[in-house]
Parts: sequence; C-alpha cells; structure tokens
Amino acid sequence: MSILDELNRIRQELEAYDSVEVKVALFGTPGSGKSSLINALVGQHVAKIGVENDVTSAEQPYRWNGLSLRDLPGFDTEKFPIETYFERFKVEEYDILLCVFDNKLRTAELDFFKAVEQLDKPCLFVRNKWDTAWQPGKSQEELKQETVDNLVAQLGFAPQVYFTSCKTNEGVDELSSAIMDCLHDAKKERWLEGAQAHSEHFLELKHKLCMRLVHLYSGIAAANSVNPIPGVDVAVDVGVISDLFRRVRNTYGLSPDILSHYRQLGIPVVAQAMNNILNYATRDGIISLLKRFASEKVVEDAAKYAPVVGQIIAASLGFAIIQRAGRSFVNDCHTVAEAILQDELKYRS
Ligand SMILES: Nc1nc2c(ncn2[C@@H]2O[C@H](COP(=O)(O)OP(=O)(O)OP(=O)(O)O)[C@@H](O)[C@H]2O)c(=O)[nH]1
Ligand SMILES: [Mg+2]
Repeated sequence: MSILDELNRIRQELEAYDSVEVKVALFGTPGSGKSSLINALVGQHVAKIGVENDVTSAEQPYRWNGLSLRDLPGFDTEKFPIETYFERFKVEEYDILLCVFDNKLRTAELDFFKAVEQLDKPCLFVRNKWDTAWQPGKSQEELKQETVDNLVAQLGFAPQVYFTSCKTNEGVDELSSAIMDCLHDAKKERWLEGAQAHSEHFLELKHKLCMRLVHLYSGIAAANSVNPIPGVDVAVDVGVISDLFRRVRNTYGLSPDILSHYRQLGIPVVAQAMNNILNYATRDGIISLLKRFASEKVVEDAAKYAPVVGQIIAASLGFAIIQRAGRSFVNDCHTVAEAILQDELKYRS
C-alpha cells in the first residue's frame, strides 16, 4: 500500500462516518416542552421556546453536529388533521420517535400515540416537566409508577417511559442513553457525538470517540504535508488539524458562548485548559502546539495505529506529533466539559 492508498482509506472512513445523520421527531401535547427537550438533548439553544402553546410552526428540523431533531406541530388540528399528518410530516423517515407529554393526555393524543407506536419504529414516551410533579403524601417513585400504570391502561400496551425536567436536566441523560441504545452502529456514534453529555459515563464515551477522531484526522493531516512547521523537519496540513479541533470542541458542546460563560468559573485547572482551547483555535496557536510536541522526544508505537491509518502514515514523525497535540487538545476539552457537567450536577442535587 502507498501513502496515497492509506490516505484514501482514511478519507473514505471519515466520509462514510460524516454522511450519517440521526433523525429524531418529537410529538406531543402543545407546550409540553418539546423544544426545550431538543435543547436539553443537544445542549445548545437550537429550538425556540415559547411560553404560549403551539408556537411551533417552522417546517425545518433543528440541525446540530450530525443530529436532526424535529419538534412537530400539534396534530388533529384544522391545519394538520390526523388523517394526513403522517404523510405530511414524513414520519416514516425518522430513526426514532419521542411522544412527549406533561400531564393528563387527551383522547386525540392517546389515539395519536397509539398510531405512532404502530409504526415499527423505536418510540419512547417522555413525561416532561417532572420537576413540577408533586402530590402530598406520595413519593416520586409512587408518582412514576402511577403515571406508567395510567399510560398502560389508556394505551393498551406498556410503553418505555422516561421522566425528564428541562429545568434541572434530571432524567435527560437516561433519555439520551435510551435513544442511543435504540440506534445502530454508525448512528449510535453520531448520537454520541452530537448529544450533550449529562453524565460522567456519557462524557467518557465522548472521550473515546474523540480519540478515534484524533487518529483519523492525524492520519490525513500527516499525509497532506502542505504546511512546514518552522524549526522542525516536518510538514503537515494545519487546516485539517483546525477541523479536528473544531469537531472536538463541538463534540464536547464547547461553543464560544458556553466557553465565555464558564470562563468566569475561576478554577485554576479549568482556566488553563480553557486558555489552551481558545489559543489553539487559531492557525498560529495550532503551529505553536505542534512545535511544543515536536520539541519533545516523540516515540509513538506505530504498530498500534497501523490498523487505523496504515503503516506508512503511522510510522511518520508528523503523525506522532499531531497525535500528541490532538490528544492534549481532547484532554483540555474534556477537563472543561467535566467542570461544566459538575456544575450542572451540583445544581440538580
Ligand atoms: N417547569 C418546567 N417547565 C418547562 C419544562 N420544559 C419546558 N418548560 C416550559 O414550558 C413552556 C413550553 O415549552 P416549549 O419547549 O416551548 O414547549 P413545546 O412543546 O415545544 O411547545 P409548542 O411547540 O408550542 O407545542 C416554556 O415556558 C418552557 O420554559 C420542564 O421540564 N419543567
Ligand atoms: Mg415547540
């Protein structure tokens, strides 16, 4: 195999990976929090939240990092009668369907959810606004059981029910993990990349995924030796490294807004990692990071990476340097994402 063959193989693997999209549709009671759930699942403000019911009218799904989530408008209305609803909104095309409710279900909703369940698609039921559920003398567990029993009696089958709050993010991790469990291989990874981590476990899975992306992008950047690194006898593709860093930041949900918000946290270890993330967002920053790793004695176990990027690329000095720079960048993002998650968990408890 030549270096070109190896490069093409990595490119194809990334292209196949990038062509995958996960499509999720949310149905449910107007105002039950479908838009809020989309934002909680992806960890970004992509969907508009309305205090008035049924503000959803946009026909476009919300897209974020390989995910496409659709907050579907109310069904069985004059505008969208139930008879033509499934065809109108191409319900068949979704990978997974979420039936969202926040309190008692009306007959039209029950009929609709029954019809959705018939579609032979993964379908999860979400009781949102769980933070508002309270009844004197009843525990949360008893209330949950009551909700499930009522649903089973009304629907005539036992659905998978998740209890969430978009106010505290309680239950969002369970829902997100359940969505991932319903998906297959490449789609599972796509969900992992695009969805927000609401637990340490989810964050660890993201870390593994990012390390795999580091291997692949490092392979391409090392093979595309277009930019010489000053002072080092190596040339790499800085643009590809910049794409990798952007992708890693997005995977950890570290948008500029979120970074600037949490910059004020003031915890030293996070401050350093945060500075690194911001510094390495630029071309000059990336070159300085590469020089840092090039100046250390680089000994990488090429055999370990050969199955991923091919023997010639794995044995190159450029690959070893980019690998190390990439891993250090992933670890910085992970440190910051972990601090943000801890902050969320503190608020929830
Ligand atoms: N307490 C509480 N309020 C919530 C929760 N989720 C959403 N809300 C509030 O409920 C209202 C409606 O939320 P949306 O996310 O716009 O609901 P929706 O289902 O998309 O609404 P339509 O698109 O109009 O059908 C907003 O005021 C939200 O802030 C939750 O888990 N707990
Ligand atoms: Mg909405």
